[in-house]
Amino acid sequence: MKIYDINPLCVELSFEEAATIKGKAQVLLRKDIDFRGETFSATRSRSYVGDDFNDETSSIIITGGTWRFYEDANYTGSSKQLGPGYYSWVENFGITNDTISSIKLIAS
Ligand SMILES: [Ca+2]
Ligand SMILES: [Ca+2]
Repeated sequence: MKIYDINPLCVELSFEEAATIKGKAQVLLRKDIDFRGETFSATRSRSYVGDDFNDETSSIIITGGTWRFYEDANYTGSSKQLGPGYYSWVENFGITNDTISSIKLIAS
């Protein structure tokens, strides 16, 4: 019995496939500074983040894609565009604390 059979579920990914997975657009909004508090996760634009998360975001994690964050619902009000990264305090990146109401995926 061979012990080195390749598991078909573990095939090596091509560079393009890996890049596609790695580049999957996702954003996490956190209610409190330093990635604390409740989390709102999105992989597509949201014209309104919902009553539970409206005007609550204090920190942001972007694992993929370029996103624009709006002060008001339906992509209105002042806005700020950010790429992948860890933003522990929105005020350091041009976003007023506890104001985000909608988010748009600009590029995935
Ligand atoms: Ca907050
Ligand atoms: Ca708002």
